[in-house]
Amino acid sequence: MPFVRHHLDGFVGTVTLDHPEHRNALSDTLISELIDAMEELRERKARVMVLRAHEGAKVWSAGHDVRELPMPGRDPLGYDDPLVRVLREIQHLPMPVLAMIDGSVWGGACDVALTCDILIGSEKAQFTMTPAKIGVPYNPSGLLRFMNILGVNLAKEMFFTAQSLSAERAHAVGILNHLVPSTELEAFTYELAERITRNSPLSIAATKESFRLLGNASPLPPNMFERIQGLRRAVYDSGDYKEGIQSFLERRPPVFKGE
Ligand code: YXS
Repeated sequence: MPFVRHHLDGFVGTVTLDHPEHRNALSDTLISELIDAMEELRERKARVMVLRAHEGAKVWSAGHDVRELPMPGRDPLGYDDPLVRVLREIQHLPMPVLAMIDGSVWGGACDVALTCDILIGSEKAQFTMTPAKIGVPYNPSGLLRFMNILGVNLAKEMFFTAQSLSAERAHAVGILNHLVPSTELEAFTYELAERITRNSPLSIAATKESFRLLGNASPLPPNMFERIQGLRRAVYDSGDYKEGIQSFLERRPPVFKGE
């Protein structure tokens, strides 16, 4: 049974996360299917994509599959890791990706949602950034994305507290482009999608890529990058990193010792 479904209706592609048993956790399998679905819709000349969860999902996605986080000693969010690859896929698609969110979004799935171009949520949308809860040292490109979209203070609050952000707050701070009643969410999203398809796909593709290049244009001297990587290595080599994963699997609160 696939974990991701997709279809094309005119120029509007839809990609549906459909692994309810694991709350659409971003496993290697789900991510591989997600990338394949997007690539197929791109080849079939979709002009816009809607990324959504299956009908009735209370959880849009539970984030990175914790069971697949590498054990200490290996960067959990390296350049070629599945989660980072799907973020790049979304950024490089030449058409807008609309995240339609009618449930809770956790950890790496928040990064997937924020990497989409336009976010439309209902009152059931909720965003929780969990690295500190799991003991994961998030990666620089992800931190930069949160800083650019939320501003550094709110990004710090999300990462330090691992507290959920409500749909209202997410809309107020600019995570959600639109906050729409759940009953109207689908119609609103697809009306916006159809509107995009009536505009020039070439102009939109060039503009999306320009936004990406301009948005990432923050020069980072090599020694600063190396310093950040050193800070992250100390975390993913730590016992706390192991404790974060273990506590999730044992369904108990983590006890972090700072070592
Ligand atoms: O044990 P079974 O097989 O029944 O499966 C359970 C859960 O193990 C599974 N599941 C997950 N499996 C792997 N990775 C996950 N992230 C994950 N989340 C859930 O789904 C089945 C049902 O889970 P259950 O009973 O808890 O469902 P629920 O409806 O009561 O609660 C839904 C959630 C999402 C509130 C709850 O499952 C939850 O809190 N999940 C963990 C959310 C989270 O902390 N995600 C962050 C993952 S780490 C990550 O994304 C990055 C590395 S970082 O942290 O750096 O951003």
